[in-house]
Amino acid sequence: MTSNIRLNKWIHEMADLCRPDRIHWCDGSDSEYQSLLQMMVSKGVAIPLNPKKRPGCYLFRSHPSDVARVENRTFISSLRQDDAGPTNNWIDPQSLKSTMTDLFSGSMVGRTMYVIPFSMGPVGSPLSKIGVEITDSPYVVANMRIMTRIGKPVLDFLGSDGEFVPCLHSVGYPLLPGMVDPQWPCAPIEKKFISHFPEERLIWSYGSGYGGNALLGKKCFALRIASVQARDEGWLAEHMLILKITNPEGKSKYITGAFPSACGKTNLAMLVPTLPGWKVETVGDDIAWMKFGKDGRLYAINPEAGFFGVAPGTSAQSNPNAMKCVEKNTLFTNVALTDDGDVWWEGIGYDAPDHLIDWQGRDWYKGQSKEPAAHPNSRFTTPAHQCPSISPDWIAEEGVPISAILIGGRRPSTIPLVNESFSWEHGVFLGSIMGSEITAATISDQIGKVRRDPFAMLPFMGYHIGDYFRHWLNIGKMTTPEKLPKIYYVNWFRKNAEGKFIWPGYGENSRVLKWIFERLEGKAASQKTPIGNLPTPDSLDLDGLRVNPSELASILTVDLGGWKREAEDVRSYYRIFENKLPSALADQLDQLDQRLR
Ligand code: GTP
Ligand code: SPV
Ligand code: MN
Repeated sequence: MTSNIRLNKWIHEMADLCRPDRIHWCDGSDSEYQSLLQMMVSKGVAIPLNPKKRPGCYLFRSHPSDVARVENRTFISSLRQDDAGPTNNWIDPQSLKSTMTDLFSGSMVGRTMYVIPFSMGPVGSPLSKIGVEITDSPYVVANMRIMTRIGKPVLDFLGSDGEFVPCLHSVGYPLLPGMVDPQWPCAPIEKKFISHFPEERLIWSYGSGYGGNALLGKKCFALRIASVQARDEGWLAEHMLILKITNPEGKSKYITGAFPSACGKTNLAMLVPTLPGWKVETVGDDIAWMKFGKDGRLYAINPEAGFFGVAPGTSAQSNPNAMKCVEKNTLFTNVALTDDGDVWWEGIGYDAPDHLIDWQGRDWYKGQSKEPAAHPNSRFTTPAHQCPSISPDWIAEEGVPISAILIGGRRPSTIPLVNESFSWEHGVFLGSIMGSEITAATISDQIGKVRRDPFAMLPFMGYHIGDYFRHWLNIGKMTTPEKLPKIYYVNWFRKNAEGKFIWPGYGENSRVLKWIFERLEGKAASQKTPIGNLPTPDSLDLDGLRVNPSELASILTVDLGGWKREAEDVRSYYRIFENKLPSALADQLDQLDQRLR
C-alpha cells in the first residue's frame, strides 16, 4: 500500500499480468520475516538448523540446475544493439518484452506476489537509490530483507512521487490446480531470462530463484542498471569490496577492490592482518558506489546491508570474521547438513563427520562419497551489522574517501603479487586488461579457464564496455590527479609447478596492503619496471613469512616472456571494441609493448 501513483499503477499492471492468488506488501518487520520462514519450514522448503548451534539459521537447497548466475541467459536489452556492446547478450527490447510477457502471463497463478520496496544504501542517504522488487519467491523476500533495507521506511521515503527502479521477478513455475509445489521451483534453462532495459531503468527476471539472478537489488540493479545511471550522472558503480585499514600509529585509509566473482572480495574485506598493530575493518564486500565529494575526492558507499558470501573455503583460519557472522540469523543455501543440525562445507577448517546430508539432500559418507558435500557456489546470507570487523563507517551517508583501488583476479601465471600503476590512465589500462579464471559463481562448462574480465565487471556491465573504459578515463579528468585513488593490480593466485598457490593469501595479504598504505604515504620504496612499479626486495614486509624463496622471487618480478604473450593477447582482445576503444588505451598498449622490448 503506497501513495506513490507510479508504483501503484505498476503493481496493478504486473498483478494483472502474473495473476497471483494474493498480493503481499512487505513491511520489512521481524514478525513478517519470522512468519515467512515458518511458512517455508512447514512446507519443507527451509530446514531450521539446531538453535543451540546456529540460532535463527535456516538451510535451503536449490534445484541442481539453479545453483548460480546464468550469464548466457542474462540480457542487456538496450534500444540499440551497439549500446550493449560486444560482451553482452542483446535482444531487441520489444521482442524480448513480448517473449517475456508470454512467460510472465499467469506465472504467479497459485502463488503469492510479494512487493518488496528496498533501498540500496541507507534509507534517505543522498547516495542511495530505491527499487521495488515484485517476486513470487518467499526465499527471495527473506534474502532481500538481509541484503537490503526493505519495507515501510522505504515506502515512506519514496512518498507519492519518488523515483524507483521496478524489478519484476518470477521463479517461472505457476501452480495450476492439482500441481504440487516442488522444494525449489524454477524454469528450465532455455526459459530463464535475466533481462535489463537500461534506458527504462527496468529489470525483468524470469525462471531462476538463485542469488544474483533473483535478488534483483544486487547485480541487476546495483551494478547493471546503476552502471548506466553512473555513466549518465558522473560516478562509478563497481563490483568492489570496501575496507578501512589502520596502521599501528592509528592512521586510517579506505581502499576498494575489484576482483571477479569468487576471487576474494569478502575475504579481503574481512581480513585479519598477520602484521602486528595493523587493523582492517569491513565497509562492504561486493559492491561500491563511488561519487565525488565536495573536496574532489571519490567517496564510496556500500549499497548493500548483508553479505551473500561463498561458503566453501570459509574457515576460522581463513576468515574468522565471516565465521562469527554466520553463527546466527543466517540463511545458508546448498551447504551440507550434519546429523546434529549444523552446517558443513569443504574448507570449513575441520573434518567432515562420518555422515552428512549433501546439498542435494542425499546421504554423504566420509571417505566414500566422491562428490563435494556442499556445492562449490553454496552461500551464506548474513546481516552486515553482525560482522565483528564491520566499520562504524559502513553506514556513513556521505560514504568514505577512497585512497586506493585494487584490481585483480585468479591468474596462475604472469601477473605479479602487486603492481602499482604509473598513473590513472595506466591504471584504467590495467583494469581493462584484467583476466581471471572462471569460477563456480556462474554456470559454465569452462570453469578454471582464464578470460578477460575488465574491472571484474564483465558479467555486470549495463552498456558497452568500450564506453565504460571511456567513462573511467573521464572520471580521471573530473578532479586533480593527486585526489584520485591510486590503482594497484594484485594477484593472490599464482601457482607453482605442483599447481599449489605460492602466496599464502588471506591474512597474509595484509603485507601487500601495508606496502600500498606506505606507498600512499610516500614512504615505501618501489622499482619501475616495464609493467608498473613493483616493491623493492626490502620494501615489502616479509618478516616471519615462510614461502619458498625462489617461488617468492617469481611473484615479485616481471615475467618478461609471459607479459609479451599477455600484450599480444590483449591486442587481439582489444579488437572486439572496434572504434569504441579509447585511443588512450591503445596508446597504453603500444607503450607497454615498447617497454617490454
Ligand atoms: P563473490 O561473492 O562471488 O563476488 O566472491 P568474492 O570475490 O567475495 O570471493 P570470496 O572472498 O568469497 O572468496 C572466494 C573463494 O576464494 C573462497 O573459497 C576463498 O576461500 C578463496 N580465497 C579468498 N581469498 C583468498 C586468498 O587470498 N588466497 C586464496 N588462495 N584463496 C582465497
Ligand atoms: C557474484 O557472482 O559475483 C556474486 C554472487 O556476488 S551473485 O549474487 O549470485 O551474483
Ligand atoms: Mn560478487
